[in-house]
Amino acid sequence: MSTTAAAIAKLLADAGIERVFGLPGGEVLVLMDELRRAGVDFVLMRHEANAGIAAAVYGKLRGQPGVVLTTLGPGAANLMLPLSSSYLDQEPLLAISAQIPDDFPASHTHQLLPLHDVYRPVTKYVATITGQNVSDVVPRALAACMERPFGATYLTLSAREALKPIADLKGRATEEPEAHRRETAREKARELAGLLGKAKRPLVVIGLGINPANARRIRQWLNDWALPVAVTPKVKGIVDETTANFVGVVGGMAADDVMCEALEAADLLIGFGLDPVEVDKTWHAELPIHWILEAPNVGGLVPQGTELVDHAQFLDALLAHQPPSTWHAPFGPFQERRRARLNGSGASGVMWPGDIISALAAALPPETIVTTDVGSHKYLFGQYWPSRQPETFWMSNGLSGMGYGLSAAIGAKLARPDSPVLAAVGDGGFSMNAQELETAERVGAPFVTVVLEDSSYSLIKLSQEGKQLEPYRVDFTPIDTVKMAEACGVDALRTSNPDELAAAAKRAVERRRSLVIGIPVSYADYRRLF
Ligand SMILES: Cc1ncc(C[n+]2csc(CCOP(=O)(O)OP(=O)(O)O)c2C)c(N)n1
Repeated sequence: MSTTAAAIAKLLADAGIERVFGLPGGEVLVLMDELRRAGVDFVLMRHEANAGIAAAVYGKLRGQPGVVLTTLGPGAANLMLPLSSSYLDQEPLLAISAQIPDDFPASHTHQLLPLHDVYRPVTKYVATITGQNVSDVVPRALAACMERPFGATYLTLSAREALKPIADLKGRATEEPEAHRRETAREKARELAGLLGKAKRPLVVIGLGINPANARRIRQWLNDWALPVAVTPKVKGIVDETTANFVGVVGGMAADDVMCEALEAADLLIGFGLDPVEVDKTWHAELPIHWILEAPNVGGLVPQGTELVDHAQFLDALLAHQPPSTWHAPFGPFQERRRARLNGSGASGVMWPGDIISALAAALPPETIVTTDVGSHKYLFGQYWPSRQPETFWMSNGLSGMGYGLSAAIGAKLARPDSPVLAAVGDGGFSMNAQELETAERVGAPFVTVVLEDSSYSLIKLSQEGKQLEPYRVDFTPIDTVKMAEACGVDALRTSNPDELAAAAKRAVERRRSLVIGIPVSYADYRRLF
């Protein structure tokens, strides 16, 4: 005879879940203990939102759902950010919270929130776990996270139900995914080859709907056919951004005006897994796009008239064709303008943003995983960090929620302990969750953090300027980055010298030590990049 909590722990362990992230309350202690007994580690964090973000990135990198566990009431309420982030950024996340038992007296309202109602709109599946349904709802919730578009599911469990004895777990029949039609892939490949044969300036735009497992195929196609390619930020690295046919990053990053002009100049836009959830303008609806999607986009959206196609079959079918034409760098002038914007020098006494990128890219190996927070620095890294390998760049772009960078770095490092990890954050975002540096040290997830210090919410300050508004409440008194890091037990330094930055980052990676580097920048320098 087992208990509901023990059954959940077993189901998670059997599904290959090795870590659950969270912050406990009294109502989840029994489940935590069962997880411990089942060999599932509990990664104790300092805010549920951070735990959810770390879990989602950890899960996506491991090809399984991340799992976050919180208490009821306030702990559960703190899940709105990671659940929304999972939904809009296609990251698989199962959240489990405690809840007041259904059979408590109606007058018992302490910490009682309508959690299912709150989270239903941003999740694919919500359910209350009971002793009767545990063997059904837990596998169902895990599976729904991994149905594309990836997203979140949400389960609640009362402390009373956790302890209920249950009979042995029943197996659940797994449903076979719907088979894709090979013929559709061949037809669509023929159609695209025909369109490309007539195009003078084709541009392939790869988005969040591409499975990184198809990176080798898509690289081969693009290279063999010498096709110009752009990507959205969240799939940076799916192609090597140092190759000649890479045009740039579309979706609201630095130099977005140049990128939008490039999109308009194309005579054939191919939206390969393109998901407009990353695009903050409306070109995705205004320009004609030839969509190649294998799953619906976020929100279940499929552009009108688009038939879904298996990407691997489609790419194999394309590779069986000869290149239908040759294109000689039709986006060369845009590529040059994009590059030129990064060169230059800025305000005195601070580091020019371009030098930060150059110094770090030269110092760190190509497998380095980069996470960013949200703000001007995200636009900088999103456009200019030269990603070379798949799944090495992580940002919140569908939701664009501050506080993502540090938590994502923890999840990434735990998932890929042998890859160096670099978190690039603003001083505003850093002060939202710098305390997780202590978590990183404690759980053995060392990474390098660069904090771009400009004592302002610079992206919002620039937006204020752009709207000709008075500067108002966007500057703050700096909190010393170095002292904050040191207070969390992490080494730190401040530098305005690119060589010193590169050397310090390289040394920390080689020694597998955490390091925080404060880099003074001027918010005004970003103006020239955007
Ligand atoms: C949780 C959350 N709150 C507010 C915002 C709006 N916002 C977007 S960027 C930004 C400024 C970020 O400042 P900082 O972290 O210092 O980065 P910087 O822009 O200076 O690079 C704000 C407030 C947001 N995206 N997410």
